[in-house]
Amino acid sequence: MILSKLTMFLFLMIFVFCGVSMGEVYKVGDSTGWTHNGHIDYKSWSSNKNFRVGDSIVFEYKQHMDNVVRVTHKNFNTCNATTTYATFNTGNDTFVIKRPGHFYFISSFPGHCQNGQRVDIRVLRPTKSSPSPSPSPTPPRAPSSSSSPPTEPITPSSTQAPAPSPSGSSEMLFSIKLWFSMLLIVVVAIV
Ligand SMILES: *[C@@H]1O[C@H](CO)[C@@H](O)[C@H](O)[C@H]1NC(C)=O
Ligand SMILES: *[C@@H]1O[C@H](CO)[C@@H](O)[C@H](O)[C@H]1NC(C)=O
Ligand SMILES: [Cu+2]
Repeated sequence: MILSKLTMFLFLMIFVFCGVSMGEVYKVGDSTGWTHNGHIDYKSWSSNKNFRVGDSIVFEYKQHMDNVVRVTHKNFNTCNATTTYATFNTGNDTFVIKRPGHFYFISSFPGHCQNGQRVDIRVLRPTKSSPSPSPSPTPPRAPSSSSSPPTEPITPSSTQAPAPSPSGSSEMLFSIKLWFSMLLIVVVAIV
């Protein structure tokens, strides 16, 4: 009995501490995935997520029948995939968040974005003081013709510049995981 508890505990510790360096993995649309005909509201899907630097966004869909393109805010609003930051088309694409801000993804297949296949990933700035940040939705910006130019060059994914490592976020994630593991220790001890 003691041995099995110890084994269980070790597995839990491995599970908890492996997660520290990996960040969270979010599959867009959950089990339904990335689609234009699944009646998925990607806005509400993303609105209750707390995306952080170091997290991964996974897009799963049928290859050759869809794709994922990262676009500007303006082109996200108008479903315009003419110019993109990056295009993904493997059917199982992972986008690793390397900095805070908004990341706008649409499908460039005709009609798909218009059918709601677009998602705005809003990544909060790492904060060390508050482990559970309160949701503060940004007011919707009125579409204007004089929007600011993108802050980074629009390039294919293969030539994207490396971003600085997310030390602040990892630290916070670490403390959360530490508390979580302490809770698990208590639970395991009681059971
Ligand atoms: C799509 O966006 C590009 C640049 O981002 C622009 O040149 C083009 O006019 C836009 N197309 C439409 C139909 O708005
Ligand atoms: C997608 O890729 C991940 C690893 O990158 C893998 O774990 C997962 O099973 C893949 N999903 C499909 C449907 O191939
Ligand atoms: Cu689609």
